[in-house]
Amino acid sequence: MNTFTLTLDRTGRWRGRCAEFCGQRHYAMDFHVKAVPPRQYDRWAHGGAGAA
Ligand SMILES: [Cu+2]
Repeated sequence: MNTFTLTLDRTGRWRGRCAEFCGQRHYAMDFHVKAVPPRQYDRWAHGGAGAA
C-alpha cells in the first residue's frame, strides 16, 4: 500500500498514472480523481446523497 496527498486548486476530473514501476500490471494502474467543492465533499463524507 502506498499513499500520497493531492492539492487541487479547482474542481474537475483528472486521470493519474502510477509513476514508478511497481510490479505486474503496472501498465494498468491508472486512477481517476474527482475534485469537488468542500460542501459537496462534506455531504459525501457524511453519507449524503450522491456516491463518489
Ligand atoms: Cu505502478
